[in-house]
Amino acid sequence: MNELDTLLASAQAAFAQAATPADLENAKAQYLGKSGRVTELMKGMAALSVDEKKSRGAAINVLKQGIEAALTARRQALAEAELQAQLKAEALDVSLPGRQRGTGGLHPVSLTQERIEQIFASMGFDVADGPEIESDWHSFTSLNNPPNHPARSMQDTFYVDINGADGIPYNLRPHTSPMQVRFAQAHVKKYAGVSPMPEVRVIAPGRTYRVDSDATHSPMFHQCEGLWLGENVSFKDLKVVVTNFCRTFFESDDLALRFRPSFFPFTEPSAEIDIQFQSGPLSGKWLEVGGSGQVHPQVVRNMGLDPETHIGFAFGMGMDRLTMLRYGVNDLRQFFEGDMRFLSQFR
Ligand code: 2U9
Repeated sequence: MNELDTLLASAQAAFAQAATPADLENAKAQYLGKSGRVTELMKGMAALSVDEKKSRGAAINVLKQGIEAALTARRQALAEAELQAQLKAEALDVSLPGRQRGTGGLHPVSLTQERIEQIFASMGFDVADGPEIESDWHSFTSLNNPPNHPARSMQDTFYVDINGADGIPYNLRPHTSPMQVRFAQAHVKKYAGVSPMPEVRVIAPGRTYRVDSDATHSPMFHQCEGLWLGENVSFKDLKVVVTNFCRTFFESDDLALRFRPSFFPFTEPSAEIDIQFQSGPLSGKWLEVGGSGQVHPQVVRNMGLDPETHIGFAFGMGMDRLTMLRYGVNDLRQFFEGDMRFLSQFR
């Protein structure tokens, strides 16, 4: 192989080793630059005769074209490699499903409230709403709580300082009973003169507040109370309504119930409500879910009715408690921490 062929092979090898366009430009300069090998060969022609210059010049030209062809090929190869690397790095698989925004869902206690409302609506109950900041009269006096009853104490209930109010203390309602008093008062006014007055049949779900906080008590919790008042609504009716509700809510036809004698200022006779599952992890245990009783005559009066002509029952249940039992949640505080790992299980 002569000198020129060796030089071409050397240039091709140098270009092949150039890993980047910058390396390739450096290699090009070694051969085609001002002080490159080809330029040196051209300078070397000065001493030749006219004929020798002709043939030598043509041979060097062929060498130069060969080197330039190798340079162009390597430039294209590097550009192609760069393009392929870019395409690979930015590859987007358009067949992948879109990023889901995720679906929201109701809070488990909201699911319970909706379920309770549906079940009682099927038994002809209205749903009442009302203020969470209540007067002392609606929260306690109207419900036959004596003035010094412990439920009125600051250790039991939150008081609100409303300036300029009518001198009556206001508090965060400790139960939803005030809503039923308001509903019944409005009902009596609405049907004044109508005889017989349509029955009061209402539930009052909502937030309630007590000074209490541990794994099964929270300062703000959720209650649902119910009231059925008419000319002859008995304790039997109470047991039927509450039993039907509990069996439907827990989807258990053989759920056992017992009404355990108790005392509340606003009902007489009064009874705690206990349920007992016949299967599952809680089977055999009596679980308290609420309280109930025939509405106390004084409370009937406070609603504007005559206890000689109107009688009925009331009950109260903790909706957080019902939710915990239904879903097997054993720490009430999980309902209020906003942990999506917990809440997304109820979607
Ligand atoms: C009126 C008259 C009577 C509502 C009642 C209970 C018994 C009761 C608790 C259960 C668990 C509250 O959430 S809880 O802590 N409630 O035990 N509540 S009778 O009696 C009324 C309500 C309104 C006009």
